[in-house]
Amino acid sequence: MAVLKQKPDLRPVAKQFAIGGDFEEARSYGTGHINDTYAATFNRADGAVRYILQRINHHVFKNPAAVMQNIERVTAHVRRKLEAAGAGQIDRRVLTLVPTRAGRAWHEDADGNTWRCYLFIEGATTYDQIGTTRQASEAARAFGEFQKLLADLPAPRLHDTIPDFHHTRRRFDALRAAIETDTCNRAADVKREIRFCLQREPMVDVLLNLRAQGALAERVTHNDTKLNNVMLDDATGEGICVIDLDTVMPGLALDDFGDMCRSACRPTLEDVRDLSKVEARMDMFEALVGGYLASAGEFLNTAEKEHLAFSARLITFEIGVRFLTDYLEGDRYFKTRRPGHNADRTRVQFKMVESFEQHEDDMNRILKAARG
Ligand code: ADP
Ligand code: GN1
Ligand code: MG
Repeated sequence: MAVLKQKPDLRPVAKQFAIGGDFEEARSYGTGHINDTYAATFNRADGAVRYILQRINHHVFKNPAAVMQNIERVTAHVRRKLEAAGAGQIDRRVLTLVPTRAGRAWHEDADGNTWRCYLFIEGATTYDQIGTTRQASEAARAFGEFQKLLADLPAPRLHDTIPDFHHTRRRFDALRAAIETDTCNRAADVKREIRFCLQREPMVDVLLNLRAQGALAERVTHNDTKLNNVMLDDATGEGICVIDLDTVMPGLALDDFGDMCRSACRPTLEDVRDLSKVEARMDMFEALVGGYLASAGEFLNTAEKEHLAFSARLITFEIGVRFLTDYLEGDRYFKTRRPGHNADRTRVQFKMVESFEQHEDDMNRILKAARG
């Protein structure tokens, strides 16, 4: 299930979409853990043009039609707002779905797979690892802007494409169940990691309780704001387009900010085995806070602003818990590229949690200074 699959024949899939020119090739593209992504090249009289073809992972997204309906609404709304604001290069600032020849937003193949096609955003890059503070601030500004643009999305409520996606208590309980059943006999390999988790149980309900009390607002959020889900313009460095919209649904602003910190404060890849360089970089945290507050500061409430540092710790912990659960369950959810891959990812997340804990005072100081 989560292992890498053979590349399918993309020509008949590409033919389904309303694309002019001759199909030349399609290559596997990107480093996402969930969907199968391909860059497809078409030759036209005026040169080669690329598109993104994606097969939605229906083990993860049980209702692909709901995912696509959300994406249609979200991209149309953002596009309208950008047009109203007179923005330039709109096709590079919001994902554009290419319809099928039958005029639909997605294609279902004979095996029941759901495919979609996007215009390829050229001249921009996604990064698996943070390089500069400018990248951090631009990524955070773009994710904050995305939340702001969606704040007035008209009813109805978006579909929950993965129910309880950021319900940390449910994630924690799922881990506990996986430890108890230990179906793959792997718990003994990750004893330290399990202890690390169990010690931190008090953390898991904090945001859920604040939400239940009404202190944290439900908003339209992205829910998967890792650094490589935002494209940065190659020429200007600007955070030009937020991508990977499958999990855009009602959620907490803090879930998004926390995941930005998890992925962009860390100066290494997400799965390194050598943990010596894994740390929460405070210059990156400061840049994330600056970028995020520049776009989201005007709508965040007091409780949200007061828990920005906590969210970094919590969401990093939550995603570590998910990697550990998947390791114990036999790597069924995240794509893995080597034995022990999910355990390696877990260790990196937990080293980051520890580092955020150690830097708590620094983070609060940075936040205080940013809020003036
Ligand atoms: P996953 O859900 O598997 O993470 P993504 O939607 O994030 O899939 O796509 C994987 C990668 O493909 C991205 O990190 C990005 O590098 C690239 N990508 C996705 N959409 C586009 C696009 N419209 N234009 C250019 N590159 C894209
Ligand atoms: C997955 O799809 P991708 O690779 O951008 C996952 C996120 C995790 C992330 C960890 C739908 O994101 O929730 O935080 O891996 N997406 C889904 O790197 O589960
Ligand atoms: Mg992605």
